[in-house]
Parts: sequence; C-alpha cells; structure tokens
Amino acid sequence: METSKDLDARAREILRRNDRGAYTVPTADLYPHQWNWDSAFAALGLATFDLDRAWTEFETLLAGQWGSGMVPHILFHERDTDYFPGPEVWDSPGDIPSSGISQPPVAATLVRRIWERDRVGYEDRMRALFPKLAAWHGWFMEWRLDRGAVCITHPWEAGRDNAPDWDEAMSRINPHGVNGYVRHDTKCVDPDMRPTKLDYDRYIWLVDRGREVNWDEGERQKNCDFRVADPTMTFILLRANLDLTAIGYRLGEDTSALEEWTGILADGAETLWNPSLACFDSRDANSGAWANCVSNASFLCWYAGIHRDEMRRHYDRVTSSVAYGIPSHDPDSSKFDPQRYWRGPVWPVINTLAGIGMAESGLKREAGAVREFTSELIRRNGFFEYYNPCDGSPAGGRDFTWTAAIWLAWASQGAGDDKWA
Ligand code: 2M8
Repeated sequence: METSKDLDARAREILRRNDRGAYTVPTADLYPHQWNWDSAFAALGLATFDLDRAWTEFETLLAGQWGSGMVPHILFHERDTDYFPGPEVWDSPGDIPSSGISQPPVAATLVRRIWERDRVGYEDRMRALFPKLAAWHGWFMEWRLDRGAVCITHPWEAGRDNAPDWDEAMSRINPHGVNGYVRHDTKCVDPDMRPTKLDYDRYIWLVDRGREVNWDEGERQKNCDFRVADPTMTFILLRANLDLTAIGYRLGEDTSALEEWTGILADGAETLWNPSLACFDSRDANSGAWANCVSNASFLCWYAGIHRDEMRRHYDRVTSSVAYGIPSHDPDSSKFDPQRYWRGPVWPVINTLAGIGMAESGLKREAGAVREFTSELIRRNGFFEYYNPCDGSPAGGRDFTWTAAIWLAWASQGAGDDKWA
C-alpha cells in the first residue's frame, strides 16, 4: 500500500493532469468539461499547493454566469468532445456555451475556507467574486423556492443524478419523442454503474423542454414537469449563504439580503423533515409527496447547522449495514444498489461535506468515522469517482479530480493541522 506522502503526490499529479489551464475537468474521458461543484472542490485541492491557480478556478466558473445570476452546471469551453449531451443539445443563451441548469452552490463555502487561511494578496479577487456569488444565491431565491426549500428542475441539478429520491417524480414523465441519441458515458465505464436508458430518455426529455423555452425560468416555472425540493440544494445553499455573509462582513459589504435569505432557507429546511420517516427527505413540489428516502444528502443537515437526534440514529443504522459509509441510499431499502451511481455507492464528495458538518456540530465519533471510511477507500483503491459501500471496490471514473482534492484538503492523514475540521 502506498504511503500518505505517495498518495499526496499522486493526488497533486491528478489535479495537474486534469487541469486545462484555467479550469479543471472532473476526469478526462467521462467528463471532459468544467462542472460546477466539481470545480469548487478542485479549487480546494489546488489551494493546498497552488493558491493562485485555485482562485482562477473560481473565476473561470463565475465567468460562465448568466445575466439572470444562474451559474450553469457545465461550461463547455471546448466544443469538440464526445460528451453527451453536449452544447448543441442544451443550446443555451450564455456567452460561454453551457448547460441550462445549475448545481449545488458549494463555491461560497469553499472560497471562504481558502480565503480565510490565506488572505494576504487576495482581497481584490474575493471582492470581485462576492457580488457574483450573491447574485447566484439570489437566483435560487427568486426562482427555486418551495416553502423556503430549494427545488431542482432536473435530477442533474442536485448532482445526485439517479438517486431514488426522484423515482416517483420521474415516473410521471413519458419521454415520447426522445430517440436517436448516442451515450458516451457507457463507453467509458461499465453500464451497470451508470443510470439506465429510461433515466437518460427522461433526462433528455427534460432538457428538450428547457431548450424549447430558451431556458427562461419564468416559462419553465409555468409548466414544470419536474420540480423537487431537495436536501442537497437546500442544506448546501443555506450553508453557503452563511459563509457568504461572513465574507461580506469582512469585506464591509451590505449583507442584509443574504441575512434575510438565511432565515428563509432555515425555515425551508424544516419543511424537508418527513415526520413518518423521521428524516430529512426530498419532497415533490408538484404533488407534495415525500420521496421516503434516507440518502447521504439527508446527513448534510449538520453542515447547514441543523441538529436532530433522529439523524444520528439513521446514521448509525445505515453505516452499520455496510462496510463503508455513507451509502448514498438506505441499505435497508429495496432500491439500494451498491454499484449503481447515486443509488447506493459511497461518494467522497458528500462524505466530506457531511463529515465537516458533523465535526463542527461536535459529533466527533461520527466525523472521525466518515473521514476514516473515505481515507481508507482512497488508500485501498486510489482516486475513483465513487465506491461500493459493501465491499469497498472502486467504481465509475478513475483519477477523479474531486476525490484527489478531498484527499489533499480533508481525508489525508498528512493534511495535519491544515486539515479541515
Ligand atoms: C455526474 O453527473 C453528470 C451530469 O451532470 C453525468 O453523469 O454526466 C454527477 O455525479 C454530478 O454530481 C457530477 O458533478 C458530474 C461530474 O463529476 O457527474
């Protein structure tokens, strides 16, 4: 087995290899563009050895912001790649070719972390990013709230693409008229580790609907076929908003709107509490129905500063049923699939956010265990996209940017005093 130092060097090498100059791709073949939340994690990793480059990562991401404030989930800086669906399918109106939806806004939290550790010489760059991040948060507040919780309009927006959380809402979509497309993802990784064809038909059907109205949010809201209030988005935006407020204080900026949004989001997060499941859950904003899913996103409550004893009990239960936590879906559920993407596997990216939240909330045992699961999976297998929670085997894309970044900034034993939480 490699030492921590060897792994540190390999992680840096992966970040360098996935670096395209001013942005980082998640992994070369499978995802050859700039993804929103992957990019913010890339910056966190880059900051451990090249601070300047880390700031550039955020700047490139925010350069893709639309006039509405929305920051797309994919920026296509290069047109000619095999990724599907590429820029011509989205046909979006931004200056940089992009998708038409967003992703969990972890950027404010991660840039705060980077800036607070090394402020000297970076105030101007922070000052330039601040209004852009605030406008992005404001876009969620304007267009995506349901009783104060943040809704997604496409499964790709939550980043948990094929999570069972969306099964019910997606089952109502009849993807008529979608055909003739060629997937590239299943050529790069085992199809059993990816969403199914029916999932993809529906993903593309939803993209077609957005493109038809030129991604106008007002139009999309009038006729919204898929709108689900989601713990990933709600907890992450709530946390990001608190962090952006802290940045604003330090810069001497007006933070009154941010403070108001925090109150709304904190109330909204409570509306995701499913009393019969005794858990934070996804809620269909069109039908009002609960998804009835204990997912890894449910455990982001602490990251957003929200505590519940019931969530500790769920955590103990789901992690005692697998060898490595946190499974992305409840192992006691019939929908649990330890190999298929967001329907069971462990994702270092969610483990990091959940682990940070647990540590900050004083859940030392749980936080330590989540870090140890993550660290051991990486030490055993290297830097994969996700891992099987039952046997720890690696899955999905290899040499993965956010896994390498997370190793350097959080999971590595060598991260020492610099380790987050
Ligand atoms: C996965 O999603 C993309 C679509 O956005 C895909 O499957 O093609 C998700 O895991 C998402 O959370 C992640 O940001 C993206 C790139 O790593 O891949």
